[in-house]
Amino acid sequence: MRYSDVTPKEIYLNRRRFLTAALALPIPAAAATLNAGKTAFNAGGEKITSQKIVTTYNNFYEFGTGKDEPAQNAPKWKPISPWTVRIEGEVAQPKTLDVDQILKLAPLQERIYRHRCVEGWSIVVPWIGFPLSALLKQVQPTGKAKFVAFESVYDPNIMLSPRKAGIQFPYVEGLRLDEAMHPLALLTVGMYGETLLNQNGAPIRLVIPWKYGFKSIKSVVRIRLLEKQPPTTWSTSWPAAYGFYSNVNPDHEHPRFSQRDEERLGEGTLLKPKVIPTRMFNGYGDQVAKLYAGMNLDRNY
Ligand SMILES: Nc1nc2c(c(=O)[nH]1)N[C@H]1C(S)=C(S)[C@@H](COP(=O)(O)O)O[C@H]1N2
Ligand SMILES: [Mo]
Repeated sequence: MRYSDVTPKEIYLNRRRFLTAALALPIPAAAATLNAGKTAFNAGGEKITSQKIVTTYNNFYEFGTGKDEPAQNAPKWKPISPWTVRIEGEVAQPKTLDVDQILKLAPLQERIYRHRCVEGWSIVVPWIGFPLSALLKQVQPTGKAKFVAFESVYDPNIMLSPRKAGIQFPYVEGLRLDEAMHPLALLTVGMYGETLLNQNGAPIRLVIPWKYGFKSIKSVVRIRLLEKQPPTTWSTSWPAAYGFYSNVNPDHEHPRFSQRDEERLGEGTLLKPKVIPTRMFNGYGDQVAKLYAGMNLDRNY
């Protein structure tokens, strides 16, 4: 069965636009890599948030700290081409791969994931990518590798200074190796059938759906496999509020934002926003809870 057989025509044509722009491969070859497994990871049939909201209400501090600033400022940025990701550290085969090489590692899939910001809003997004594990396997982590550190691009010519943004750059994040290898951890290159826009972390970002949005690091240029737990941008800037794990956990309070419930953007009205209870692991507990068996997730926040 081909992707076009299970997809409404309009969406299929969108896919073709994405494939032409992002993959720079002949369409038939690229189309063969796009799975039809769209519903395998639908977030419980929830309504997809409008593309307009997801591309104009963003956190990307390098381009401004207001929600509307990344959409205003990031389009002026031209990501380095060819974009490369350096993968090194505790690995048998360190590599520098460009986006075309990365796109050939595994079939692209569309996955509809909930995405919850620690600030208390959430969205439902049709991401396009493949499991991060496919990339990490390429470099053969050694037996010493226990953590993975990720680093975003930093271009001081067009991005805010750390002083203006109030956080350190380059933006860094981290995962435990088994979290990074979990099949839900998505290396993401597109959304809504199209290439990622700059404000959403072009050309390549992570999406870790069971953790707060800030773990889903944008515009990644370097990945290091490590023996020790790496520092992360938000836990460095405010350790009492942000820990390494940052699993969505409504039972662990944040000093500033309530984690009990969340506003689903674009659904309610100004006077009556749609507010729903926040679920443990953002609702992905069936898949990921076993990663944390025996851990105290109030202390390891
Ligand atoms: N490099 C970088 N990555 C980042 C951020 C950032 O400021 N810089 N913000 C994070 C936060 S707080 C959130 S909620 C998500 C937002 O992703 P979205 O704008 O695609 O919804 O990106 C995360 N990744
Ligand atoms: Mo966030």
